[in-house]
Amino acid sequence: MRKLIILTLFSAIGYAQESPKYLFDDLYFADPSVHVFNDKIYIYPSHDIQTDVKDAANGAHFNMKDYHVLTLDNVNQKAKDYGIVLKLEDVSWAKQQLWAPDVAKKGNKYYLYFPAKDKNDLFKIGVASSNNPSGPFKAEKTPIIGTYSIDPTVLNDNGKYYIYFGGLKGGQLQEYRNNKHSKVYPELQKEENALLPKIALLKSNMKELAEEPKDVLILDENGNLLKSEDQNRRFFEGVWIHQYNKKYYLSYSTGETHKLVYAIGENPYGPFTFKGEILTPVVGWTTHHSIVEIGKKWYLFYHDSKNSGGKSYLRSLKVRELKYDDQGLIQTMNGQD
Ligand code: FUB
Repeated sequence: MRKLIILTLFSAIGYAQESPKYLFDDLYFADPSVHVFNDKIYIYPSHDIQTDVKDAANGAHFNMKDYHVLTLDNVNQKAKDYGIVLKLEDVSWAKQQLWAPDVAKKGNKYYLYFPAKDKNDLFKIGVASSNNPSGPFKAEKTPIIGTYSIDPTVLNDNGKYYIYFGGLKGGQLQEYRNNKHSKVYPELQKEENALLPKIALLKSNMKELAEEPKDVLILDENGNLLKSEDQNRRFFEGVWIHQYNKKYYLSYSTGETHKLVYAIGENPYGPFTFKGEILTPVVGWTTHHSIVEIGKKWYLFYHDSKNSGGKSYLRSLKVRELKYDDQGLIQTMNGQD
């Protein structure tokens, strides 16, 4: 009864949170990048599989070998699977681990950006293209020169396309300073500035960088860069960018503290000022999402590991409505729902 009264009250003032829904039951998918192309909802996820590799600090137990594309008629229904649209064996430069992808549309072409380890076990970002949003996608013979680490996402900002990427630990971002790789960079001290996601403008062919990747600055409320010890707020992986009321929202996972958080900026390069939590920790180690406007509502697409009994590498897709307050701040949601 008490719960009902509270729900009714929240509902009356516009803060009711609908329960999240699982989007697909037959296979494990994670890291959903969602887009509306030609009035249809497309989900570009990682495809999680059972593996013999034990939980490893370098993420080797996320041993994915292909990508599927899913579609949704609307967020209240289950997704449909178009099947495999790109396989590891069809990416000549890649050795293993097809991690979180994203897709961008330019003209009538669709570009799938994806991370994979190359033959030297270094994550790079590849691109594959298709004439159809549901694939199949054909991969380029080399990764995009100048890219590294994981979790690419692409923003179309009035016809200029920017790629963002980066992820710590298994994602190898800590092995880079000023875009140069080394296995022996010293571990960051607690009081040092945290490592940051990267941004680069794409060339008009969508397959090359038009500039060297730059840091995406994330600042605290006093205008200072977040520190490496600030694990509740600093960037870890899974960056996503969207626009709301002419502002740019940069959202990401905090990794060890398992939160989805966000920061707001005035342009694609930032700087972005930290604002708060979007989602508290889900069941499972990783948390990774996209935020999309569909119709007149906003939605958070994400994953958790409830359905696999908590196995971090076997995740299921979820969706729930996301709400802003009058100031454009995102209402925090409970990841355990
Ligand atoms: O799915 C593999 C990795 O787990 C992703 O690239 C990360 O963002 C995390 O979700």
